[in-house]
Amino acid sequence: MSPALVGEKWWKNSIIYQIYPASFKDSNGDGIGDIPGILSSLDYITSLGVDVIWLCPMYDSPQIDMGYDVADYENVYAPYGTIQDMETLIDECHKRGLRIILDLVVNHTSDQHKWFQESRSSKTSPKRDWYIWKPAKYDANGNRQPPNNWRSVFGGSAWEWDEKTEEYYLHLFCVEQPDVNWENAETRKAVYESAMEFWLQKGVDGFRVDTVNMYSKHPDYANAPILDPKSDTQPAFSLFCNGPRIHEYLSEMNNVLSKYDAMTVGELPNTHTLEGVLRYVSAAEKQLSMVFQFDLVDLGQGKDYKYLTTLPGWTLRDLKAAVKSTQDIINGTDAWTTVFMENHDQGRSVSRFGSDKTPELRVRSAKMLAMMQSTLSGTQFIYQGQEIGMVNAPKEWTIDEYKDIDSINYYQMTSKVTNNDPVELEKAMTSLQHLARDHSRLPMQWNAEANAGFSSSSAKPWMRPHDNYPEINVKLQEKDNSSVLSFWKQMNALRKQYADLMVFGLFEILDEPNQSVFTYTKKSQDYTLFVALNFSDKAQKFEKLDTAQSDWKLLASNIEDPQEELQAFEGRVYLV
Ligand code: TEU
Ligand code: CA
Repeated sequence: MSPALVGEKWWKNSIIYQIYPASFKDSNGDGIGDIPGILSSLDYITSLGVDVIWLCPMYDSPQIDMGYDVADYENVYAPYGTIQDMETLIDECHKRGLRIILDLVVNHTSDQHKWFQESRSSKTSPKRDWYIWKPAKYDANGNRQPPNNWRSVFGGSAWEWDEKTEEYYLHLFCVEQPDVNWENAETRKAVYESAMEFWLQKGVDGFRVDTVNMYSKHPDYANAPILDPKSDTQPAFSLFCNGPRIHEYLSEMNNVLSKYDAMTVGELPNTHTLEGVLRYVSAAEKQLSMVFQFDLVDLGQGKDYKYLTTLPGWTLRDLKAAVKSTQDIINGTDAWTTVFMENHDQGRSVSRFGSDKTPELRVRSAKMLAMMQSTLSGTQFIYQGQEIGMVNAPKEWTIDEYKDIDSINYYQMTSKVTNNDPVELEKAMTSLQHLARDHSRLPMQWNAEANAGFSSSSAKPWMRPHDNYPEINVKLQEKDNSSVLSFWKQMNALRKQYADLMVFGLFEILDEPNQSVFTYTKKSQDYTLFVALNFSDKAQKFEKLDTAQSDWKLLASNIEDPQEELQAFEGRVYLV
């Protein structure tokens, strides 16, 4: 490690591997991944050269939104295992020098959480004010209407009428995910104790913080501007993201976290200015260690509805701008940033940004994307299956194979609004096949045996394994030096070796207008890293750096024998 890096926080130079418990490894043949399955895979995880695992929600939950609807923070969803299993996992990670972070989901709970059960029991319940309740409005004809026109992230009104107490409650996500009232200090304290300290005391090293900018809503609950005149609900991100008290809440939360020296990575959607992001991640602000910005993963999504879009919906210049906005966070500031192209809410990066058209291009573009991720500054995140180049579910799969509430809501909405128009339904499927959250939730492909080795052969996995698992799986790739998996291991090692350039270096784009090739440099005090990536399926020229320096060393390449021009999806990393 370069002397300049000594004394940096451990999480800056870390590679974090994200695990989706339901889809990682099923140890008992019930078709659902589980904690013992993760335990049995720890040696595989360490073999990747990663430092931390992030576990998506494993709390007790009715699983309407795959555990992002928490019914009890202090318990584990029974099919995943027990509190003891979690204690063993924390222990076994630490024994191997791995850290472990959990998902902190505290914008909302499940409607099955005892707090909400009490809150909805009567208007005079001591917990009534723990959630966001509002009276109905009435239109000119005396018809009952929700308090405002906000649209839920998953479509439809963000308000649900409660028959018993005759008020609406707010749910920014699904109906079964009521929003917690952060204005109430007693509620906040309960959240810190139950959701955070309970696990910090068990030794977890930090949290990925779900929807971190939504706790403070604009207090007047005004109608959102009408952007979608055909609909009675409107996108209202500007009214429920980055509200007036959000930074006060995060400071308070940080007081708890800092007692444990815990790291945090906040999920920060709908925040597009540098100043806006810095409020969350500047070290002086003492809020969060880092955040996920959405610029890159949102590429190609529709504005009114994520899936209402024409594919691919982005150009390479858009991608460059997105990368630049996350890299610029650390330029001359005391802030920190992240690098990721996948998570459990996204389609697979090879299918979105590379090519899954032929096996050759799939492998090559997966490696090219690995080169990009590995050479960008910030804490690095790899999502399970990304390291073997898993791709989206096949086009032939029908809506019945999709299990995500967001996908199903969108399909049903389309079917209702268009009166089952086959052309519109086909369009919806095309978009879902590209962008649905389901793609990242297909079972992890471990080997060529039945069920991709995710579950025993007699089991019925909760989601159908991809048909391509005989060709794309861990076992095959472990034996193959030229596999995507071997390439990721190589890049992870290079990233450690050249951390001052790859993790901490200063980013600069060289060919902003070029719509086929992305070249950029990363600089440290002494060296320059030069990266050239061909995002097109044709050979392309590229300009080397205009430098007197003639000492070019090829650190990484994804083809056999690099020529003058870049081949389709070829990438190169040089040390200058
Ligand atoms: O996601 C919040 C979010 O704003 C989006 O990623 C959203 O899920 C997506 O655009 C919908 O298509 C977080 C979690 O990552 C997600 O899995 C949960 O469903 C959501 O919060 C609610 O907890
Ligand atoms: Ca299981």
